[in-house]
Amino acid sequence: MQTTMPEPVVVGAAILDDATDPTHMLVARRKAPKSLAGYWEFPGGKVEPDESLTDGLLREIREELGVDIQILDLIVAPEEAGWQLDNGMRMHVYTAVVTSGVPRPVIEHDRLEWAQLTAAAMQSLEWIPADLPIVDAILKQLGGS
Ligand code: 9L3
Ligand code: MG
Repeated sequence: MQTTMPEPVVVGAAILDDATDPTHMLVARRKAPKSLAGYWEFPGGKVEPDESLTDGLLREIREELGVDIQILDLIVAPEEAGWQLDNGMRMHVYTAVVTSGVPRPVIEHDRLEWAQLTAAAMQSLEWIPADLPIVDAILKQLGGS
């Protein structure tokens, strides 16, 4: 008998301004829950039990930013199970581009910014600590500086 629920898997989107030659990435500042309010993150959230990772991400981004995205590539994590979050959950992050609509903070954020894809611009934001190594991986994977 199963006595504990499996941890939900979290998915996040590194939304780029251009699929082939990106210079900016959409970053989102959380307003909830209180413990995460004011911190920047990759938008996204928990995958439902009956969803694929990518379907979950499409849904989360529609809910949180009001846009449709095309998912491009997985940001490769040190472990196949994904990036470790502080709460014990694991997160998979994909690059993506907007295919329809203009992103706006619908439910979980109070600010969105198109931040320059440079280490200096990224590090000037106060990220959720668990998201920071992912920012570095994105800069590396995209060949940013
Ligand atoms: N989380 C961390 N970094 C992120 C995202 C999207 C989520 N980039 C953490 C915060 C929550 C949990 O994962 O503890 C579930 O996320 P959400 O459903 O509250 O967005
Ligand atoms: Mg979320």
